Amino acid sequence: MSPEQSVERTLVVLKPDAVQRGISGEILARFERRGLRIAALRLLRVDRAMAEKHYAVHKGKFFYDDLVSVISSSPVVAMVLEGPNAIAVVRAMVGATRPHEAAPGTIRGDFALVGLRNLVHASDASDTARTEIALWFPSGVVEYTRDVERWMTEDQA
Ligand code: FUP
Repeated sequence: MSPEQSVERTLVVLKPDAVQRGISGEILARFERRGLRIAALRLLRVDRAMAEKHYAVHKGKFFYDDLVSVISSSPVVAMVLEGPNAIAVVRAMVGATRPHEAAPGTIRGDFALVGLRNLVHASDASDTARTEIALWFPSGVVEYTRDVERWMTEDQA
């Protein structure tokens, strides 16, 4: 596998607005269709302590309390996605943080309109991905291969 294809894992959380609006499957389908592999998946209600840990980097910011209450307001779907450059690929698919600035074709640009109702959280770098995956999936992820992988990488002609 060439260096530009380094396989990464990233944490994605489909937030309460995605689950409540009934579009969590549609969003997950986009990631699958892109070629990313689901390495872990769970539906859960996030308690305050967990929300505070997840958003620890934002502690002290004016929107921190709202972030914590929103993500713990209703169940979320959390997953680990894996694939070449998964972190950047998922971020690009999710779109700009502020939905009104998100490009059409991105998840936020196609489904979201305002601030905290931006549907998806996705890890922004490899160190945060590692920390977030450990927080959301303490018992680890599922290792497996898919035959289709060889049709989506440049390893074999
Ligand atoms: P993103 O990674 O795109 O979800 O954005 P951040 O991790 O920077 O922000 C996390 C959440 O904080 C966003 F979902 C929305 C919220 N936020 C605000 O409400 N105002 C800001 O200025 C920045 C972020």
